[in-house]
Amino acid sequence: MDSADRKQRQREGFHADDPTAGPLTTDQGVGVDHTDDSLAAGERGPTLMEDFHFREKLTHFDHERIPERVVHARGAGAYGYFEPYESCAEFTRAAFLQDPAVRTPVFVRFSTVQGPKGSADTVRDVRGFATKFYTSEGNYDLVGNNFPVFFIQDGIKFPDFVHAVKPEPHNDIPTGASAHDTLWDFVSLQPETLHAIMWLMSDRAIPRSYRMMQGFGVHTFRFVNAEGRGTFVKFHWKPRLGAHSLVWDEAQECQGRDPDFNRRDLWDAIEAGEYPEWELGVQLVPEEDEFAFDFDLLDATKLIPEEQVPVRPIGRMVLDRNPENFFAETEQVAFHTANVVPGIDFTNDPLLQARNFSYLDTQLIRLGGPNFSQLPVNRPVAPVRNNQRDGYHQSTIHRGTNYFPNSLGGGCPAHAGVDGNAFTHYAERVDGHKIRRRSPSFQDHYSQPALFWNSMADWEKQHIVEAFRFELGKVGARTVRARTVEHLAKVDGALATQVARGIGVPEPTAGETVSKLSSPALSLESLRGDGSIRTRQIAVLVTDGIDADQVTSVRERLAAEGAIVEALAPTDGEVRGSDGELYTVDRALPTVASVLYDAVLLPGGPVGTPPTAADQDVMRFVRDAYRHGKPIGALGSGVGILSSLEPEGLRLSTEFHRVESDQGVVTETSPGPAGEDFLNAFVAAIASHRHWDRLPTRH
Ligand code: HDE
Repeated sequence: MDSADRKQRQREGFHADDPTAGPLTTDQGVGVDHTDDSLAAGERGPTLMEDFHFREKLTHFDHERIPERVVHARGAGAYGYFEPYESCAEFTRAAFLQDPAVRTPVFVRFSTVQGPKGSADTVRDVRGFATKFYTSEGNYDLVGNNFPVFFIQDGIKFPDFVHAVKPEPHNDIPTGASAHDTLWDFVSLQPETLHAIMWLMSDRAIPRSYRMMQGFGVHTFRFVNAEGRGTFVKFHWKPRLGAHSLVWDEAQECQGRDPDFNRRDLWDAIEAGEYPEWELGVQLVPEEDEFAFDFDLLDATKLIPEEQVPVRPIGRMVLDRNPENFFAETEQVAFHTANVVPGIDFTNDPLLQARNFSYLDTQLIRLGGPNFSQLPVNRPVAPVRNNQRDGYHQSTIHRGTNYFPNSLGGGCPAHAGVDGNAFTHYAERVDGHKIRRRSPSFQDHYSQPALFWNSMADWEKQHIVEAFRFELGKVGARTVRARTVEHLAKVDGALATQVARGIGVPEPTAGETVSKLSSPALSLESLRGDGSIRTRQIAVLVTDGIDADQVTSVRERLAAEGAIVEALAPTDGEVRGSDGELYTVDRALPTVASVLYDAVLLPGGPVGTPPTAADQDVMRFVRDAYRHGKPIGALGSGVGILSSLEPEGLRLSTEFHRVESDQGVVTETSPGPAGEDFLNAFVAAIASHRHWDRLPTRH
């Protein structure tokens, strides 16, 4: 039996009976003959107190909600497995990192941070990337984000930071957005936020898909091997499909068109058998190199450039099963940074230390008591034996003694020895005065934001400037705008000047360049993944009279490459192709939009039909795809539609019967099925994801 199925088998023990297996009952198992009318004194009379079925049904309903997470309220989760590539015994004794033949079951929850549970997916925000490994030695939680750095250095600032980024207290506005006064006020007064803010203003904050983003453990953790030797470690998740993002304008429209864009994408991919996959990598730093960096390894606002310490791939994770009940699993899953297993330990990072307190504390209120680890999704597959008893929602009937030491219970459960997989804390020597003071080694707040900026491609820099202009442009207090720009001037003069020009504050005087260093690994350009177009969503715009050969030739090729192709027509149902056959429509154009697709194909069809409302939908679709840098393919008379994009900057070739591919717009004017050259060029354009050279520069 596959070891990754251990969790699945355990879950099966908790399934509720199949509702078709018997008639309706109360919670007490009493049969209910009628659930549509309450018991009343006469047909038009008052409801009677003795209607226990009515009262039980309403009472249960009244208590269906639990508090949402104070941060990361909105999320999506999935089960899967992790397997190491080889033994990591040299660095860690963690059982799940020893044997490539052992698959460890996992549950992962992705999330946004700022918005409430019902907010939209494609907001500008950090994404949570929390993984629970159900290892043979107990649960290990790697509670990470899709940024490698955090906004603050010490957890005591977390309530301040979260209050500042959450909706403003007087009117609870804005939802799922950081573009408001209180966040930027905090940022402008707390420059340690700048590095994470640079990430937040970058395209990393609007991922195309949860399946296409990196994950990071953020803190420096500690591996400990069987001899007790420690090694500092930073964790990285790298998506096999590469890291890809949306365009801000598109992300905003998507919030309305499909607020569940990222959740749906994850769910649909898993249902389709396109299992998302990440590689786990580690940056390892020997303990003796603790002070070898020009920043402090304990400072969570800093990353270790990959060029300095390479990321070593140690395993892969595949998500292959959707949860069966959102509330029971994704909502009730409880992560905790202090859920560690032998071989993985903490460092003195003050942010991590605070988290080690906070997660257990928050679960107590959110999940209503101390027994949440008995919930199916949280339950370890490793055996649990201890003297913890009672409390709300206790669902175990414990037998025997409940204290230690005991003789009446045969001394059980006895202490686990190290051989019996006991966790022993790393015996780090600590010595110091009790003080409230930030270490001087945490003081440099500008070098790494500069490193990040220097590492960006031109289009990424342009997006960062536009994001700052958008966010600060929404800030009412001009002093806050100006103060933020002053900090940006210490990161990079050109960045600060370009931002200042867009938000009506004085351009700062050029400061000194704080760092010329760059790390190419930080650019999305370096994260193209396997270069495939698997699971990309391609829209084919069809109507009656469409050139069926063209549609079929492109569909077949894209499907063979693993893309998902949908035929969109003015109305749902079927269209009649030029060959007289009927073709199924996947969706009606008015129900979708370009922002829900990665690329669009315009096949040839009837020439000279008058513009109709449906054509307006087509034009809008194509214009949006163009504005958002998406690949566009056009064949035969479909090329004609593109001429309307010339005012937007499209250069169309006037030569006929040739395949043209320029800035992701691929055309072939010859009639008949799409040729090999066209298909290759279109696939390559889709694989490039977006064509940024097409987007206008505004500054
Ligand atoms: Fe969290 N964080 N956090 N956080 N965090 C929570 O725990 C907290 C931080 C992260 O999908 C809460 O169960 C403090 C960094 C994720 O269920 C809470 C500090 C990173 C999730 C909490 C941080 C994270 C949370 C709210 C500063 C990336 C969602 C609900 C010291 C490395 C997990 C909950 C899920 C959730 C506290 C900072 C990631 C309140 C005090 C840094 C992915 O306990």
